[in-house]
Order: sequence, then structure tokens, then C-alpha cells
Amino acid sequence: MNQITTNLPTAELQALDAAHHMHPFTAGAELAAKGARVITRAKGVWLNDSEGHRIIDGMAGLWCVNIGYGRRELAEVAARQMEELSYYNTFFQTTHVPAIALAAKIAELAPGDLNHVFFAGSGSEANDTNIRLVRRYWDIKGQPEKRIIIARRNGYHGSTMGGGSLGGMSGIHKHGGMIAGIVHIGQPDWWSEGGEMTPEDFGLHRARELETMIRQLGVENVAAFIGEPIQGAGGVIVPPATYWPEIQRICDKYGILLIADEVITGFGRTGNWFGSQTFGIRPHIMTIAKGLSSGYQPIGGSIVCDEIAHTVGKAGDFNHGYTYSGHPVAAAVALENLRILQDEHIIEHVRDVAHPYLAAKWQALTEHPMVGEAKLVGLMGSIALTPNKETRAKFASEEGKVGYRCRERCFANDLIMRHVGDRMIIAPPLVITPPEIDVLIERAWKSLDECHAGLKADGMFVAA
Ligand code: PXG
Repeated sequence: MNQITTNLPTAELQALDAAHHMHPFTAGAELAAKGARVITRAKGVWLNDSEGHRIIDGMAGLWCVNIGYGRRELAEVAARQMEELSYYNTFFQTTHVPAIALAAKIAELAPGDLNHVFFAGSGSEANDTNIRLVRRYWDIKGQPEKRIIIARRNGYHGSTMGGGSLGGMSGIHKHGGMIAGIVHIGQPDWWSEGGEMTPEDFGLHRARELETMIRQLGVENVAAFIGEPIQGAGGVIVPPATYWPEIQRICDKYGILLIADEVITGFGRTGNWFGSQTFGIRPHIMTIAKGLSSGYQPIGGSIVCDEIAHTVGKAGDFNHGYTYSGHPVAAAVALENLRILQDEHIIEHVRDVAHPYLAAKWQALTEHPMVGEAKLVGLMGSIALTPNKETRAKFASEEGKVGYRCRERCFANDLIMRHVGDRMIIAPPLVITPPEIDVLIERAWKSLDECHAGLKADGMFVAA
């Protein structure tokens, strides 16, 4: 076979891709017919594809490239680490400096007494760790029947069996089933599900489903509650201000462990180091991944509070771990990423520059005839597409069709803005500058205009 490089014609790369590469969350046959977009290079917030397009990445890859693409420092750290110690495990009473340094740094950054890190290779793996960890904790406490974890419909916690079961997406449950001992309550999505309630009342209403569920199951059977501070993959659903304080109150009242899944909201995305700080959540465990290394290396983990770490640590072996837990190259790269986030004041940039600049322009999108609400926390935003803003109506077409059409226009205009159902979402690299925000917004307006015109021409701008 010829060597496969970026010099091959796009069509040839696409044919090879279709022949041998199974893509995540993708209809293989449909993609094979269409051909995947081939991304070749990236720098800062800009992607290049094999056809010479220069695309602005409004999604930071998959919500992960917080410091932007192409930072040489991380490449140098990786190369140095590979030469010095390319791999060693952290099982069997051994350790190495990158894992020590990264765990200590994370403990310093994390709030409260979240002082201990169990490393994984991804967010999904970390959530699988969490399931086993909270059950093990209650076992040791002499309450082995406390096993059930309460999560939320339309939450996302990964796609391993554990992560996929914690998530509340029926499409995932249908492919392979669910593990036992996980139940779901409603999500705090006021726009779609709030009806006539005020957002504040609806936030309380949805939080109190947790209390109802705990009582129904019996508190003696419930181990933990897990939630994303802001649902990401579910459509950037920002909960009403009343929601998290009420969830916290209920977890405190019943002594239920609280797991904040910070895979997206961690490491600056919401304008603080962690989304829990933005929403005043005091979790016992945080799930982390993505922004931990800005996606330069696959690494995730669980940040664990003193009580759980000490209890589990004193009780003998915790029979759990991954070959790549605390991988030295991934850990060294993550540490360098955290140094850059801190030394270059990137979180301050989000809070004081990028968020305020984008917020005004993002809010102005609601003046577009098909945009209902606009939400933006830090650099995590969504807009709801609707044929009628007053009634918050859904489109007559199947949910997601309009969103898909809008995303296609964005792609055509060299903007990566995703759709989840009929919401459009963004989460650009945290280093995005005001002039780059101008480009993003200009392309978003153009794409919305084109989508709107297309819907009207096709008789699709109608309410259900
Ligand atoms: N928790 C949360 C909150 C996530 O967003 C995971 C766990 C799982 O992480 P890994 O590293 O195992 O993928 C995620 C991942 C999307 C999309 O379509 C979102 C994620 C992954 C893939 C696609 O928005 N989030």
C-alpha cells in the first residue's frame, strides 16, 4: 500500500476512512457515501482541512482544547517525558514524578477538601471509577445496600457501560443496555420542559424530584447523585439559579454523596477553575478529563474528598485501576497545560475579556427571527431555534432536523457550531480573542440567515 499522508487526494483519504475506520456516534454507511471531512492541521482556534478551508473551531475540538491548538511547549514536554520515562504503572506500590506532580497540582486547584486524584484515561473511565468508588465507600461504612446512583435524563457521562448508564440518553441505552442500580430524574431544561412555570420555580421543581426519588427508593439504598453543573452534550442546558442550591440541600439532608461531572465545565470553561465554583456546588467527587490536558493527551480522573479517600484507603486494596492510570506522558502534558492556564491567566481572560465580549453579541442573536433563548456561561453557550419565540414552540419537523440543517450551513461557512436537537451550541477554545469572536458571530449570523431562508423556502418554518 502507498504511504497514507495528507498529500493524498481527499477522495482517496475518505475512501480509505470509509473502508477501515468505524467512527463514534456515526451512521457508517451514510458517512461512507458522503465522505468525512479530513482535518489536517490546527493552530489557536483555527482548523485546516484537506480542501484548504480555514475553519473557526467553535467547539474546541470536543469541548477539550482549552488552551488552543498547536502549543509547542506541550510537544516538548511530551518528547522529554518519553525519553526519560515513557511508561510506568502506578499499581503495586510504585509511582513516578509526573503522576505525583499532577495529583498535587490538581489538589491545589480543586476547592474544599478535594485533595486526592484517581487517574483514568478518559471521562467515561473516570465515571466508571466513581460508580465503584461510591459503592465501595458505603460497603466499608457498613451500608452495602447503598448502591443506587441517581442521575438525570439527558445528562451525559460517557459511553462505556457505566458512563452510558449514568447518562440519561435513551439512544445510548438502546445500544447495549444499562447496568443495574442507576435511576434517572428530570433535567432542569426550562426552555423545553418548563411549561408555564417561571424558571426559578421550575428549577426547584426539578431539584425536588431528587428528594422524591430518594424517598421512593429508600435513603438506605441510595449511594450518590451525579450531575454536570451545566449539561454539555445534552445541549448546554444552564439550570435556573434555584436548581443547584436545592440539589445541594437535599444531598446534605439525606447524606447522599454528590458527584459533579466536570469533564466539560472543569479547567476554566465557566470562568472559574471548576463549574462547581460557578454554581456554589460542594461535591464529594469531581469527574475530570478534556480540559485537564486540553486534549493534547487522553487523560481523565476523579478528584476525591478526604473522607472517601481516607475511608477507602484504610480498608485494604481498592480492586480497580487502568494500565494507563496516571500515564507519565499524559500527566506531564496535563501539568504543562495547567501551568499555561495559570501563568497566562487564561481563566481571567475568559471571565474579564472573552465572556463579556461574546455575551453581548451572543444575546443579540435572539434578535434573529428563529432564535428563542440564548445562554452563555463563561465560554459555553447555546441558542434555542424556534418558529415562535413567545410560545417556545418546537418545529413541526422531527426534532433535530432544523438543528442539523443549521449545522450544515455553519460547516459550509467554515464555522464549527454543533447542534443538539434544535439547539445550537458553542464552546470555543478559552484563548479566543475579540477579533476571533467577531468572525465566529459573523459566520453564525450568516448561517442562521441561510438556514432560515432555506426553511421558509421548504415550508419548514412552522410550529408543531
Ligand atoms: N462526562 C461528561 C460531562 C462529558 O461531557 C464524558 C463524561 C465522557 O468523557 P470521554 O473522555 O470518555 O469521552 C463527557 C464527554 C458531544 C460529546 O457530542 C460530548 C462528550 C464526548 C463526546 C461527544 O457533545 N463528552
